[in-house]
Amino acid sequence: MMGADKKRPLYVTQPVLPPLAEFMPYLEQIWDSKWLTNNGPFHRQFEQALCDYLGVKHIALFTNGTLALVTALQSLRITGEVITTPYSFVATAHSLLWNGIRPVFVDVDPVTLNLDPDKIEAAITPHTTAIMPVHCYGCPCDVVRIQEIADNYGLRVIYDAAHAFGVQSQGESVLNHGDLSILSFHATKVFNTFEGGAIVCQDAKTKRHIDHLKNFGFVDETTVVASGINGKMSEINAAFGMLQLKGIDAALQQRQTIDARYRKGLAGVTGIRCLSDAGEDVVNHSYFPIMVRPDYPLSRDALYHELSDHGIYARRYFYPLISDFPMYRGMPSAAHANLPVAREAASQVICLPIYPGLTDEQIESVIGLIAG
Ligand code: T4K
Repeated sequence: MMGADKKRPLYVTQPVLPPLAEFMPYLEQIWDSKWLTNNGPFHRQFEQALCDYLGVKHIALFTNGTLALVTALQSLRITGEVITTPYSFVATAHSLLWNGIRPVFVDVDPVTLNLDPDKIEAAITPHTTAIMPVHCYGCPCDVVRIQEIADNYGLRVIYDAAHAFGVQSQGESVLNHGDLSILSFHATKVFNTFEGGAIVCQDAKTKRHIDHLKNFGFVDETTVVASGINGKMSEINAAFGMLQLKGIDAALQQRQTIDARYRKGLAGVTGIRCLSDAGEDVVNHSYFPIMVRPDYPLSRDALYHELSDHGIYARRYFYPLISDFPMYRGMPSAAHANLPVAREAASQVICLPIYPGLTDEQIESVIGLIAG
């Protein structure tokens, strides 16, 4: 059995970094202009370039995805209860708590691991104001059904699209659904600006309001219209984003190739299930989750440790469930019986290394270890 080289650990992801020399002209421009932040030239260029690349109308850049989530909720003045998924990164629900909103956890669909539309209506109460689904691993939610429910009950929809950079469903960007979508450009993401994030919105008025909110509520030098925050992306991050856009198509292509290799290599392994592939959708292969089923010879955790022992640092995204963390577990919707599908997924999932630059040999070593 071949393992990865212990001296070169394989992480679940590695950031894509262009050659340093290519970034120098961008830095020189910033040094020359002495404009470092607060809606500078790179910030403006990057917002427009992202709109063009992603096929969306309006984007407001942020320092990170979490502040984008917190501000998105503020911008729509969401209060009371929000229906969301327990099967996500903890920032999803934390953004609600930071706004004094109560998350109401609803179980996920067994195929996509996204919020199950069949279970949303039963969780709606007179206090419900919005739904916050996550396009988990970049797999699109059932946006049509979710919008129907939202329309029937007069609810807002805010997508946590942290994983969904470049994802398309039914021929258009999945970010065009719902009232707002939030992106993350964290170092570990498909598209990174070291740290970074954005809110995608559908009209110029909303974008203006969000821009005020991320700049302390300032409209002009002397007018403050809201108790805003400092969520502005700096010129360095925006410039890096401009450079990163040049390589994104190649990076997505490499991820697709790695995804296909894993699927082929793991296809016959008893007890290992790969999540369904994209079908008609354009996805970004941001993660490669496998489910370690009871008929696999090792438990999920035993396989996870076996991989680590060979220098393969896979991750159990998303274990524990958000609803199991101390600040959530006392909530009625966090009850185990309410979330059987999410609970099973959290107990079985391992996300394998996937990032541009992963070699065929490294991929084969991961497959070899799992296949035994
Ligand atoms: N909503 C969802 C659904 C999200 O998944 C996230 C973030 C958010 C909202 C919030 O967006 P941000 O506020 O972060 O923009 C990571 C990321 O920190 C987090 O951004 C991400 N989701 C989450 C799924 O994963 P950790 O604690 O697992 O990351 P960490 O530091 O253990 O890194 C994972 C691996 O990546 C490391 O083992 C090695 C590699 N790595 C990491 C970093 C930071 C590198 O090679 N280079 C690096 O610079 O949370």
